[in-house]
Amino acid sequence: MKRLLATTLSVFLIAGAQAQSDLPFDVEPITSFDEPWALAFLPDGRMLVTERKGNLLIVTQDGQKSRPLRGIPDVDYGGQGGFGDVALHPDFAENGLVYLSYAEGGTGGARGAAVARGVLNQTERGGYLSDVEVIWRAYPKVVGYGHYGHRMLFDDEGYLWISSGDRQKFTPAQDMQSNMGKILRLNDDGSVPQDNPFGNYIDQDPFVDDEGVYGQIWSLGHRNPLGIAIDLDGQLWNIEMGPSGGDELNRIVRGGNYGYPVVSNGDHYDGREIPDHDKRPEFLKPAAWWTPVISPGHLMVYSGDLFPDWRGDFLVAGLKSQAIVRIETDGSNAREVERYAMNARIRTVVQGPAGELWVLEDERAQSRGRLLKLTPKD
Ligand SMILES: [Ca+2]
Repeated sequence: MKRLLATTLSVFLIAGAQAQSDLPFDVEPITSFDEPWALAFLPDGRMLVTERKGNLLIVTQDGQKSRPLRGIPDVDYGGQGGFGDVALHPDFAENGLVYLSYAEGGTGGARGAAVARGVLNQTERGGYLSDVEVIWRAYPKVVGYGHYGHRMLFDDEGYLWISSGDRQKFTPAQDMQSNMGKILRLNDDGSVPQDNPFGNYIDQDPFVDDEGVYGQIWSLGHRNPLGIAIDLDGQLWNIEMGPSGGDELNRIVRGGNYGYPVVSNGDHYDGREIPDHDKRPEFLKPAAWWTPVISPGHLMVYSGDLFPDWRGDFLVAGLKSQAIVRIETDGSNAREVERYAMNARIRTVVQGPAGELWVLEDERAQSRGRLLKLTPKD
């Protein structure tokens, strides 16, 4: 029995090794982190990396790490919560502003996603954030530890996009009183742009407080959107984890309702059915969907020169699928074209200054939280 197990294990290991050698890129491990989540490049080619327990670090491309930066917000670590995304203001070179998303503790065990920004001050061994202010909060705070979403993205016009998860509460995704289960569009200071789609929304229920969050909302009916990206034509997309089945890649349109939890091509974990998108055509349906799931952790659009065949394609970080998934799009439809086995849960894939790829592994089970650099095979 023991021998049989050992034989089976070695077959798996060989299969894994063969898969690695078939990859179209070399994989160079650079360093590792304590539960890393997000990565953003500084103009000088170094990186900011968040660790979920509440650390923000500056890292060189050869893996030299700074001390944890000081002056960052306290995070509510646990479950899926902690430090989330990091993004630089489009005018970072002038204003030094860094944006951080994280799980923020509240009263009575409630918690919620939040976004803070501060000015990055660099010192010889690390640095600190000054003038830190919270510019956005998920509303309302709820108990539980999951589905914060909270990926961030700046577009070419300087608007800040936030993907806000449903916190595993289902109904917020269709509830206009909540900014959860939504894609949000804000000005860089957290205020609401005048031309957002629901600025003039009025609830029909006379007991509802209309001083709400309508103005922030760009699209609704999302579950746990862990990836947002803009394609080479300027179109916004998101990728989100479905329930049991039904991961979705969505082309995001202004004011669009993507149907969760009323429709999903997946079903509830306990086996109860959720009607598929085909049954309710009034909701926008995904451009691509997956059962079994990818379990997407991040979405990017490749625009570099090192992998010329991939220009304009989506690259998805796969957690449960332990892969990087490449997706082609014609601007409205999309389909998976290749899946690269990484043998670890992949949390984030980011394009570097020369068109190379930088990958953060998740740290859970056999996944080790490494930073990997991918370059084309010779
Ligand atoms: Ca279904």
